[in-house]
This record gives sequence, structure tokens and C-alpha cells, in this order.
Amino acid sequence: MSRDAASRYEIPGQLQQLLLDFTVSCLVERPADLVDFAADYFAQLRQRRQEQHNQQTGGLVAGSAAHGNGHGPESDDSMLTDESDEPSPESLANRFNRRKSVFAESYDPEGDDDEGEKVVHPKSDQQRHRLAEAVKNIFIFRSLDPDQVQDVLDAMFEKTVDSGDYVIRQGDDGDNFYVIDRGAFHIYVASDAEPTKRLVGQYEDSGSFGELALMYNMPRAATVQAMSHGSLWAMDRTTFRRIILKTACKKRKMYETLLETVPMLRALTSYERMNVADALNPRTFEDGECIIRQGDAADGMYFVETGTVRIAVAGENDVEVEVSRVTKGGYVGELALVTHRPRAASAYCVGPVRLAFLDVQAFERLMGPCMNIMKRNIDDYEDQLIRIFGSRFNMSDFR
Ligand code: 1OR
Repeated sequence: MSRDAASRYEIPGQLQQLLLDFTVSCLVERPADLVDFAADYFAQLRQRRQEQHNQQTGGLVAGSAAHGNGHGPESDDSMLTDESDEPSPESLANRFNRRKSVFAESYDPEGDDDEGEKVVHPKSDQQRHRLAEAVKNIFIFRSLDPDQVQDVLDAMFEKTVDSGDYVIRQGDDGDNFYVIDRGAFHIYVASDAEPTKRLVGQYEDSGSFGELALMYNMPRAATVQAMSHGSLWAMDRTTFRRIILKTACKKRKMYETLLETVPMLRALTSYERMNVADALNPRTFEDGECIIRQGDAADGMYFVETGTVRIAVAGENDVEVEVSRVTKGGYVGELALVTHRPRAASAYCVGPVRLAFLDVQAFERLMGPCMNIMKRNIDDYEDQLIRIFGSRFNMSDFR
């Protein structure tokens, strides 16, 4: 090819990465209609880029956390008094999306040194015991040090509810964060597309809610209503921000990019991905180290942040054969969690590797919406194993 022709066909710098990311998404999600999938994929990509651009060029100011507790010019209409006063769902949805990303871009947990007053609500031994049980499984408390946990336990106060009570109304300003002691609660969201509030989830005797408005300085993103008599542990906004905010925000920020690059997790809403971020823990390994050993009991799964993981299966005479490699955006260790069987393969590091670990309890609570994708991938493993070891390798051994 002449020099002229070569320069005429110069490949744009981003093309390779763009096509690679798209191809990976197609392989993982196996869309029924490739053209529709491509149209959605690239439209989303453009929207994300536009949002980033807006934030960098001053879109920031409009929804900025500088509005303090949400009383910005645009939130004057956001106080709910009764159902008929619900603010325009369109503005709520936009606010939620904008402030969430504004936060991710502009909030600097390191710079937030607001110590505030320590709050103590006295409790009986029985109450303290119940509270300690309730907070055990709350992901955003897990990264706290023991002193912080004590402060959290001191600051929480009990609130009982009756069936039908609204604990939180979408659009209100955030006052408290809640941990469920017992009771059933419904979560409703009104959106642009559906102005009438729609049931999007529920809690039954466990879980927590109400962190979004306090973390991101935005109006309540959902309505939470008690469906039975119940009891909650509440923590006021100031204490939440003083003790929890810094650690929780750091973690969400740290894992935000990782979670966006795992194609499988597109099956989750952005809210659900945030919950995954709360539950992840970093693990680093050296070259050659064993991350997972075939035959072991499974305690969790891993997302690959950086580096390469080699997957090997022991075949005849226990000789291990490499079956695949997993890199950034991929994951390992989900099979045993889906099948409830011992580890079906070993995983080793090729060079230094950084992973994000999701324990089995968090997996069961958070990864339900990804189950179909994971099950489809398991069928792929079966194909691979049969190709390598012959038909005697049957995944039903593992199921
Ligand atoms: P908040 O302070 O905004 C309402 O007050 C709380 O409901 C919110 O914090 C969350 O803790 C909780 N979207 C937004 N908020 C939710 C959701 C949710 N689920 C629970 N909350 N979605 C449901 C995801 C399964 C997304 C709906 C599109």
C-alpha cells in the first residue's frame, strides 16, 4: 500500500477498544437481536459521555451537593405532604440520576472532616442485643472500625411502625437512615415513564434503606411503606454523615468504574450495583498464587480489577489443563455459588492480580438478577470441558 493510501485508512485510536468492549458485551449477553442491542449499547455510551461532558463543563452546578440538604432552587417543590402533592416524577428521576453522577464526580470524602456531635440514645441490654443482630448484615457498616461501630450502636434509636405507615416518601428531604429489625416493607418508585408509583422491591425482616438521600444530598429516591407492624433502627442524618459517609462513599467510588466495566452487571439497576459496591472487598495476589482450589468449598466469587487469572481443571491423573483466562471485567468463582457444589476448577494468577471479592451471603442477596446470564455462561463451561476432556466430563457432576 502506498503511504497515501495508508494514511487514508488510518484506524481511529479508540476503534479497537470500542469494538472490543462491544464484542465482549455481545458475547456475554447474547442478545436475541444484535442490531437492537447495538443501537441501545451505543446510545447508552453516548448518553454517559454526554453526562460526563455536562458535569465537566458546569452542568455540575445545577444539581450540586452544594444544595446542602436538598433545599436547592429546584427542590422547593419536593416536599411531600400527601399522595396528591407528589412532585413531578420526571424531575425526581432526573434529579436522582444527575445528583448521583455529580456526587461520583465531585464529592471528595477525604475533604469532608465534619466531626459533629456524638449522639447517644440509651438502650436496654435486650435492645442492644437486637440492634447488634440487625446491623450484622448491613454492608455499609462492615468497613467501620470497632469504635465507629460503637458510635453507630449508641446513635441509633428504635422506631415502631404500623401496617400502612409511610417511613419515607419519594421526593422528601432525607432525615434518617433505617435498619430493619422486623417487619415487611414495600418500596415504590414513580418515574418519567410511569407517573403512578410502582412496586420495585420489598424488605422482609432484614435490610436497610434511606442512605441515598443522605449520601448524595438529594431528595428521597423511593417511597418505603410498612406492610405490617414492625420495628426499625434509625440513625439521624448528621451521625450518618459523620460516621458512615466517608467510608461508604470511598468504597462506592472505588468500585464504580469496575462495576461499570463488568458486562454481566448491566442486568442490575444502578442502585443494585451500588449495593454490590458496598459489599465488595479488595484482594490482591502475586504471580502464580492460587486464588481458588478445585474441590474446595466455596465462600464467594471474584471480579477481576486488574491482571489475568488462569483457570485450570484437573483431568486424568490429576494433571491440570488450562481451560481459559479471565481478565478485567470478567469474574471467577460464581459456578460453585450457583450450583452449591465444591469448586469445579482452580484459578491462578498470571502476574500480579487485583480482585474484588463478594462473599456468598452478599452473592445470594444481590446477584439474583444476574442469575440467568451466569447460568448461560455455565453452559459454555460445559462445552469447553467437553471439547478439552471429551464427553465423560459432564457438568451435571457439578450441578
Ligand atoms: P433514599 O434516601 O432515597 C428511599 O430513600 C430509599 O429506598 C433509598 O434511599 C434506598 O435506600 C431505598 N431505587 C432507589 N432507592 C431504592 C431502591 C431503588 N430500592 C430501595 N431503595 N430501586 C429498586 C432496586 C431494586 C431502583 C428502582 C428503579
